[in-house]
Amino acid sequence: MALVPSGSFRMGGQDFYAEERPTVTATVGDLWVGEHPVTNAQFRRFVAATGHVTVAEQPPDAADFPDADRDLLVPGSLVFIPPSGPVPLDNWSRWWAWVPGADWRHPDGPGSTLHGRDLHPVVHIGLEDARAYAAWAGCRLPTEVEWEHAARGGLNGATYAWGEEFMPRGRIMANTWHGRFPFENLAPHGYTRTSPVKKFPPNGYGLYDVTGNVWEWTNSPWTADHGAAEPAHDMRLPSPCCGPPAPAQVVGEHDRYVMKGGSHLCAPSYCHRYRPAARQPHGPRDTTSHLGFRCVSDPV
Ligand SMILES: [Cu+2]
Repeated sequence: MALVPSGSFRMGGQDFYAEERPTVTATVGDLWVGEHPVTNAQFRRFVAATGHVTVAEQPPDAADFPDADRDLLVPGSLVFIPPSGPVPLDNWSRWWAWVPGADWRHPDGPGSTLHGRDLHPVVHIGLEDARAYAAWAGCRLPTEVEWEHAARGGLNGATYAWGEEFMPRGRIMANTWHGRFPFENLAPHGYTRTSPVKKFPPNGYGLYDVTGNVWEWTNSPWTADHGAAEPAHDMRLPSPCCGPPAPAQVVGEHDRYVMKGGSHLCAPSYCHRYRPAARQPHGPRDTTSHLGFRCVSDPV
């Protein structure tokens, strides 16, 4: 873990998506923050020690899907499956498929394994899985404010975690999508999906992969904005990112949580969310192939 020093910073941004506004001043105390997202190797040790069964490995509860065919209520998760050519970008189901048997051990579906992926971030993780890992590891999940402060690396108000330029002097700073989304995955960095942690430069606090690679859970329930005086759009959902949208049906404030950081699927042509200010709502049990988490812990 790296010690992120306390301080005030400008949270949010004015230049991109509505849900990042308004910009507010936030203050965070000293915090130890995981150097990188939790990896498959780390998660494997947790499961070996506890026998934890993840959300994606459990059959969906029939009570939650009263109209569903019982035979379809099998364990599974959402996997990114690129179309072979350009598709209209108005329907995420053109590049996301619910795959029976997809889970953290089988990130691309039942035929896939973790072979060669020990150091990749663990994916197909529900919020309760991340919390269970944290409880076992003696850490906790960050709040949204803590996560954003840490991700900014001390560059107050900067667009990216490393400054203002997406590729300073041509250097690739994070695992994001290059090419036309979702069919042209040029991968100039060599990674068409997740990448091993610490392959791109750390931010000013020594944290790796805060941008791209995988989205990361926070422990903060979703809010539509950063507290405008007059909430203009309480339950409005942001324009969907590269990922599947949060459930439209909102019953309570804990039905969606904030995820941060963007993923390897964030593309300038479609989803400009590879920035510390970016945020998305996500259902606690909606597991996907581009969402993981990192741990934080309070100084004693
Ligand atoms: Cu995105």
